[in-house]
Amino acid sequence: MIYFLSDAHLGSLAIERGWAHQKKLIDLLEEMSKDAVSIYMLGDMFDFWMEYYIHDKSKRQYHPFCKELRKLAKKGIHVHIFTGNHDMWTFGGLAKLTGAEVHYTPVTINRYGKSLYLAHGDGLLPSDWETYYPSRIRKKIKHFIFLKKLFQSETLQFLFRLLPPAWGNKFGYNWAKRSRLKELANPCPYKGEHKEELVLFAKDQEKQGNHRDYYVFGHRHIDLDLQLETGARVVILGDCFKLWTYAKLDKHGHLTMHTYEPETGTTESV
Ligand SMILES: [Mn+2]
Repeated sequence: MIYFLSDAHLGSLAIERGWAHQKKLIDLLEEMSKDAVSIYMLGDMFDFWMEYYIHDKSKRQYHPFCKELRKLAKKGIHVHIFTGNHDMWTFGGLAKLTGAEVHYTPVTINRYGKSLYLAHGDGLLPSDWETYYPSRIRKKIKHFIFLKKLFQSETLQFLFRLLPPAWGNKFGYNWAKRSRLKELANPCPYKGEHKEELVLFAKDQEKQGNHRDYYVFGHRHIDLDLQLETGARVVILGDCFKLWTYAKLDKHGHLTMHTYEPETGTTESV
């Protein structure tokens, strides 16, 4: 089995009972490890991740999760972490702590006779995206693209990494908390297949002749399983703090979505 999950947002100041949250995530990984060949985490597993030049004691809070990932790797399971828009600032530290392979960009893999396009999903748009949205939304998207570029600036990263971790973290976690609270107060549901950026992106890929059987994304905190006309399926994973949804690819190449319900001791299909 190959498993896909995303968006745990560990450490979020907007999620109460942080330890119970991390424990539930570890339990889910433990459950997956029973028959997993690979586990792909498609971004934003942390609400804020930054690797400073000075030792950051606060990273200790993630030791149980990191230890679990090392355990999985030791068992022979291939563990992959994609960076998301909340945890893109890793410079080798996360890979070292977890034993996982860290991906900074989307990846296409071929498994069990199927091709899968894997990405966190932030900033992915169809090539002609400006034609789909009114100017108010276009402005919002441009603002997001600008911030993403800013966060990727090497100079800015260098300067941020010089900060005392306590200062940097205060800024980072509060920034992230604001966006989490905003989302909880005003959730953005599925926009429909003519508006949802990731669906438009997948359709554009298909149109350009880059066919894949499955497109698997995180980022949106909604669960979606949509079949396109070309036969490709777009799967948006949901999250691991509110929905607790994930996807599974079996050895026949079937991709299914599930909800983790540890209370009943079973994982049931959505
Ligand atoms: Mn995200």
